[in-house]
Amino acid sequence: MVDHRQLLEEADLFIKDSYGELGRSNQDIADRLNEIQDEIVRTGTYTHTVEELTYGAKLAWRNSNRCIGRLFWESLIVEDARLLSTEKEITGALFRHIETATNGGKILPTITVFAAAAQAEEGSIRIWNDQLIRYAGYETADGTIGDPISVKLTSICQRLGWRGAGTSFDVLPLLVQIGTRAPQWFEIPKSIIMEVPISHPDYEAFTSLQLQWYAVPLVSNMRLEIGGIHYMAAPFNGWYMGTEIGARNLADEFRYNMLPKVAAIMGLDTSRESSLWRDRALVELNVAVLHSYKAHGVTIVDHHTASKQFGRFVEKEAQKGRSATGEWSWLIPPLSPATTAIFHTSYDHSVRKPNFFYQDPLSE
Ligand code: HEM
Ligand code: NRG
Repeated sequence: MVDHRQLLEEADLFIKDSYGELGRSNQDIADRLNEIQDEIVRTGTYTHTVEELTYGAKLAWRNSNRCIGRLFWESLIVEDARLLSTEKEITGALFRHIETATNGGKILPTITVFAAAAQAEEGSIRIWNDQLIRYAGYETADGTIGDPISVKLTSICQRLGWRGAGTSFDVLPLLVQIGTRAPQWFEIPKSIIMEVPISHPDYEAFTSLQLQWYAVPLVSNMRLEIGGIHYMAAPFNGWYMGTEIGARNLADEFRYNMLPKVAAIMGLDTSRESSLWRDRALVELNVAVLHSYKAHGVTIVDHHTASKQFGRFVEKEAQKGRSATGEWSWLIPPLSPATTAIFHTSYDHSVRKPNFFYQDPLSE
């Protein structure tokens, strides 16, 4: 349990900052801080108003130093799910999040916030998946089938009784745990999962690779911290930047490792590195990802546009009298980084709160 004085200090900073930005009076701030102090003395914790939760989540996004997509921080949709307490209710809210955020392909940045650690009556709520939609990874004698990043979670799901079809793109079930109870798994209805088959505008043979990816990245393993309150389950989503899929998920040797196959389709000389076959295959794989998402009406951003949007975010913050923080090594895209302005700029990497943090990985 966080000590009371420390919690009150964190609350004090958050209320002053956020109420200040929201144009509330000093009297409002003083009244609310008194109320919070009373609640902490009585119960050991305090409860955010819906307005505080909403603005706090937006600030957490604005303060996410590794995120290039922050221009849109004010438009985050915040779903308050703090009163849900059973695995079934929680899973229902996760399904609704997937469906409303996917929005037929016109993706809406959304966060669903579940009860905070100290306030969930039956114990803290944890989602074992690192993203709500993820492909299973199976280790076989001939190598991994599916996404190697999910091998551990996949074997946990199997131990709990789940069985996947064994394809390269089996969507894992949701694994939800409350307190010290065993985690329960729930298959996500196919009807709410949008996926995009990957094709190339010029190389028809691309479709023979039978690649696909899911429409929406829904990060579900980070802790949201607002004013000293720790929300361990607060899954959020925006849309993809193309390079996340085309330059990492499908390209990394330790993920789907598709560059050799793409090079083969393109007829590139893979016998020597100096043909730059890897680079040429990488560019066309990224062209294919952007083309396919666009063709299927699914929101996606290329890294040049995202970099310009990030520049506007930094400018907008400066106009408001704030300095944006950022982590350069994460902000630069993994494809042609030096063609973006971010590469040639340095950023203050101070960590402000509210924010999202890693938490201990879950395992049995
Ligand atoms: C990281 C883009 C929305 C919070 C990232 C990364 C990219 C990105 C490219 C780096 C990921 C990586 O290298 O693995 C975008 C785009 C968005 C968006 C295009 C479109 C709207 C959001 C939203 C939130 C958010 C809605 C939270 C409310 C974060 C955080 C990280 C991150 C916390 C760091 C994750 C980590 O440390 O693993 N984002 N993002 N982003 N983003 Fe965003
Ligand atoms: N690179 C990961 C996703 C990390 C978060 N990226 C976003 N977040 N775009 C991947 O699955 O490739 N977001 O909230 O939009």
